[in-house]
Amino acid sequence: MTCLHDRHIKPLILAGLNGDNWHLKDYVARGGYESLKRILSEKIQPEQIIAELKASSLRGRGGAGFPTGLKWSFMPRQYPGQKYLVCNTDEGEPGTFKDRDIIRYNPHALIEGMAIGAYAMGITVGYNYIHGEIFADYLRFEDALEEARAAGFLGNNILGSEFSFQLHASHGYGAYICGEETALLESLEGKKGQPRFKPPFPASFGLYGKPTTINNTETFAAVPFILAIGGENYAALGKPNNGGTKIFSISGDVERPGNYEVPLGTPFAKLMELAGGMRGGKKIKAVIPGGSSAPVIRGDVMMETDLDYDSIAKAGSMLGSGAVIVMDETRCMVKSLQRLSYFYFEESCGQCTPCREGTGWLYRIVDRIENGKGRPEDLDMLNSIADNIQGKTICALGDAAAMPVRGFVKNFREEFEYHIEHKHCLVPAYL
Ligand code: L3W
Ligand code: SF4
Repeated sequence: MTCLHDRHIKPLILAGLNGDNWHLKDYVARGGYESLKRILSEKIQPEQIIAELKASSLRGRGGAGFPTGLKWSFMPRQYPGQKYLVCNTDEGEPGTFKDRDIIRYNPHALIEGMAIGAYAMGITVGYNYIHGEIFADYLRFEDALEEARAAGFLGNNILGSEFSFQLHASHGYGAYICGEETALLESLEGKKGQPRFKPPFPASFGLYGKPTTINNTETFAAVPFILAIGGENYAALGKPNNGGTKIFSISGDVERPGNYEVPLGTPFAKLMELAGGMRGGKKIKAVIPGGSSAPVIRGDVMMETDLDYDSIAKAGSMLGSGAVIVMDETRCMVKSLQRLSYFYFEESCGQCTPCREGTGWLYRIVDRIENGKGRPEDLDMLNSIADNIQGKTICALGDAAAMPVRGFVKNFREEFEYHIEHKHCLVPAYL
């Protein structure tokens, strides 16, 4: 876990943390819970907190990049029943491993962020839904919750104020689809984790049909820091419309894979430098910049691109959850797509036909190309199937399966054609 101090910013979410200093006493020593204390002691108005978040230009760090302040402002202030706050720690996107580090190394930043959110939106009950495959980290978060309750940062009349907030952890079962917010809510209700139609959005019909705000782990964990330094100062760390810092999980063919927190707008080349450059000095071939759902970009293009929502979109992909997968010149693009296509085929929940059937078709076609049985018409067929999935399904998994196919075929078409014509790989390492 590294933090880039290009602009002399204070350590944010992960910097300097090592697995031993996650306790409440360590967090407090780092200035933790100061934002919550100040809000309660100075009786800061909820509207003011939401205004700070809007000024910060914080955008959802789970993948969609939706403005957080705007989302919080959707929560009805006056509502006769229960309202809920939910954190999405169901991190399952291939390449993404940042939220796990937050709950095991800095769980109190998340707890404080959620408590501030609950105060700002007038919510008294919250849940953190944690991915099923990370049991030790779920237990760590439970321990942190106990510490926070014992110290009076959670529970009834927090720090002697009139504000009460009960926060619970919930352990999922490991299905990727439960990271989709409405499938997560279904699962939290004890049902099969399948996405709901949107709208209605969770803001109006969420957990148990009640107004619910759901944000990603990193989004909540950034909130205490934003309130400590002020929304405008946070925004100024990044670029307009791309405020603050972001954790990038970099993996693949680099010397030092890991989580790096850098200001949004940092050149990708700088992140590569932090990650020690290409492993073994090989040439960069391709980069998936935002988790496996994001279209792949050619390495030379990525080396000229900045790491922010707008720049990556301009380069033809998306920042997504900030999972950067780097592939060197020995990687076969057909094999890479074969693996990704299998993932989406396997993880489709099966509710809608274009996704349930289409992901299988995509996988089988890429698989036959990889295995030397491709046909000349296959590439057009892949694009046509992607057309028939994208935008035609209940949730974004359909799009997430279609977009990588388009990206790989568009950016590395010659490699797919070579496979089909010669029945084997263009890349020497795979011959
Ligand atoms: C009220 C409206 N709320 C939008 C809310 C909505 C949600 C947020 C974003 O997909 C992406 C996907 C994956 N009134 C609203 C509204 N909202 N309009 O804003 O919504 P949306 O629909 O743009 O996106 P989404 O369905 O949340 C998420 C991409 O993330 N992704 C996936 C990462 C997976 C993980 C993981 O493993 N946990 O992070 C990676 O890039 O492809 O595009 O809250 O309710 N009018
Ligand atoms: Fe399920 Fe796929 Fe439809 Fe999403 S798009 S609801 S994962 S079948």
